Amino acid sequence: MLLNERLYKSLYRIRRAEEEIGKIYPTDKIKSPVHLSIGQEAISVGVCEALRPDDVVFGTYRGHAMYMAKGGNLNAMVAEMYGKETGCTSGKGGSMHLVDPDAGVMGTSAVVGTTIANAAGTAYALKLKKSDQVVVSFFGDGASEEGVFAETLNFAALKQLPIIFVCENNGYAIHTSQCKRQGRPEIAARAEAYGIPSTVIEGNDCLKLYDATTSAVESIRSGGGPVFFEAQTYRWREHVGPNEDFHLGFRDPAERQPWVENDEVARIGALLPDADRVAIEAEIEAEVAAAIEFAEQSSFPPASELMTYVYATEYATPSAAAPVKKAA
Ligand SMILES: Cc1ncc(C[n+]2csc(CCOP(=O)(O)OP(=O)(O)O)c2C)c(N)n1
Ligand SMILES: [Mg+2]
Repeated sequence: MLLNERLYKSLYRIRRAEEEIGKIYPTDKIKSPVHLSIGQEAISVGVCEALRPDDVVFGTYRGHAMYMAKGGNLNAMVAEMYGKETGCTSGKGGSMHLVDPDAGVMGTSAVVGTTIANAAGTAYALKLKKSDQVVVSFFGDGASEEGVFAETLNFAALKQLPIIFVCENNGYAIHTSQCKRQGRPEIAARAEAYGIPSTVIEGNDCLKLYDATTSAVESIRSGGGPVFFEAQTYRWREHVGPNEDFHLGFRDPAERQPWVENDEVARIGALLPDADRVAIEAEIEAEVAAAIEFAEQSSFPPASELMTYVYATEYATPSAAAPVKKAA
């Protein structure tokens, strides 16, 4: 498959899956909050298409795009949102905690910033094992305000870890714009200060992201250290949920307009011959419909599953081996 076809297939798949999830959400069939990536798909797609299947990614609660772009199983993602036992964490994690190790999707988290350190830890392990796998850490502009961001960048630069940091800068953390939160809004410049080569990638541009990732991966596989991208983008819908949020008054529809006009899904689709584009769309429509049907038909976990995987079982019975001493 040609690159443009692969990019379009992935972009269209994410857009359509999320649009359908957004329609189902108000029915309450989906048992977890959903943070849609609509408008931001180009970042995950551009980056992940330049990776190998055995490269690994970590992301955030706004992680559907990353999960799907890296090849995560769509049936298991939708079933996870429904809370069904066929979900990718057996219905226990919901939309914010997606994982598919077979596809290199190592996890997403509701806790802002956490997976930045998880990703660097994995990169350190891979470096010690002399593997040539690359790790990508996706996170938002808001996460760059967390202490773990600074600590991890310092460590990654020090140890020259095989990691690409991808800051998805959509200009907002919930309802607060970046300029009201950060004294120096150039996030890439902050990464550069740690000694990490950093690039701002403008305009939500899938092909620019693909090219930048291809070069970064090449450099890392031949022994180079971390690379940082600040990828500019825009969230079309509300922070959490399928609706719009302009009525809240913190942003204006005019701000979104140019992003909608330059929609990457439509832009990359227009690069394909009509017949090829239509065939891809038909295939994806069937796949999305089948994933929803799979989730609908799956069962909820039995009640006996309630406490499984809550604590690590090998450490769950310390009392017999080592009674806890009472404080004097
Ligand atoms: C450690 C932590 N602090 C605060 C929150 C509450 N919170 C949830 S999302 C969010 C905004 C994060 O914004 P950003 O990183 O830019 O990601 P975006 O939602 O824009 O993709 C905050 C503060 C949280 N989940 N975890
Ligand atoms: Mg943000």
